Amino acid sequence: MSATLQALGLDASTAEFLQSVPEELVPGRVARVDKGLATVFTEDGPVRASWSSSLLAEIAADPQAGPCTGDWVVLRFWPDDRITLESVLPRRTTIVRAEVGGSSRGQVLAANVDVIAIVVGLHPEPNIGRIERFLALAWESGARPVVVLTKADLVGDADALAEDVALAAPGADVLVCSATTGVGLDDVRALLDGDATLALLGSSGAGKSSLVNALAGVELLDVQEIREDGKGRHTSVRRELIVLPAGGVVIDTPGLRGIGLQESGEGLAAAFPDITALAAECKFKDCSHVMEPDCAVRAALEDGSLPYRRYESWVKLRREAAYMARRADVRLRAQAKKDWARASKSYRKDLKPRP
Ligand SMILES: Nc1nc2c(ncn2[C@@H]2O[C@H](COP(=O)(O)OP(=O)(O)O)[C@@H](O)[C@H]2O)c(=O)[nH]1
Ligand SMILES: [Mg+2]
Ligand SMILES: [Zn+2]
Repeated sequence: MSATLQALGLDASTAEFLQSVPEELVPGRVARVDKGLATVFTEDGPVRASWSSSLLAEIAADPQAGPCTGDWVVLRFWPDDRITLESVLPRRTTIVRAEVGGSSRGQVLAANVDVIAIVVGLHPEPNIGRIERFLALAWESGARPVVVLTKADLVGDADALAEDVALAAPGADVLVCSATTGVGLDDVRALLDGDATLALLGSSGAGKSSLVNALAGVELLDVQEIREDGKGRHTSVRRELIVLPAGGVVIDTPGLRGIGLQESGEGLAAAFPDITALAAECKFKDCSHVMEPDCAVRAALEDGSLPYRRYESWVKLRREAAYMARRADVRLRAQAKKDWARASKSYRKDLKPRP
């Protein structure tokens, strides 16, 4: 496909940044990264690019500097037909997944996303705890979260379910739609106004691919089919960054399906403004909301104004965020020790008498 940078979702700050880029470099947007190469959409169509040596050095110092889906980048075309990705432009927003096992540094899954749609099927009945987890992660990214409840054609009480979900999603819009009947799709389409970039978060089977196809009006993505023998599902290679014919960009990466929380806890506070406000009223600043006297959170539980289910969900996510923070702390201390060792080594070298 080829498209103008505008159609690829170019925003004002990135456009301004590109003004200062040397003329021989070609701008583009990363559609996917695999096998050590990036597929980059440029105004002249898609290309595959490898990393420049300066980018490799940056990645060695900070793995998050590596390109990911949604990144704006500049490319160099060499006389021998090689194409290298020279640098990644500053990211406006990042969706970061806590790395399972391995390093405590999060992995950037997608960048420069304007709106995150948390896609949830209305049938079987939505798992509210899961939606709260996705919301915390979405708020953390810097993008605007929206809950999109799909498969409305399968239930009789879509609006009642939406009201329940809205209670768990303060500050986020909750939309109801069906990819099958097309009901509510205009509201989802409006999320893409102004060539915005929309990322889809949600469990496998939620209806993300069907939604993209319905928005596009053509079959761009494979929809899961339940195999006749009931032995699980079939999915094929996925496209990750989709430029919609009517404008706007959708990011639907396999990596966004089930993701852990990243450390800061800011997203958690944004996803649970009700509990955050209550906690500020507790007698003790470090109240754990378990057994302290004059605890506003427990008082709200007792008078029923805070649902117990929501409280439990928050406790669980808070524990997870605290765990991630401790891991990050251990990593930072280890890094500080390494930096110090390196600095003192070069310092000692400087002290050596020169011949
Ligand atoms: N009835 C109904 N089924 C849907 C709808 N959207 C998706 N599905 C079905 O749900 C299943 C999973 O959809 P898919 O788009 O592959 O989900 P994904 O894994 O999130 O991409 C498929 O069998 C779809 O046909 C909808 O709006 N209504
Ligand atoms: Mg899919
Ligand atoms: Zn308390």
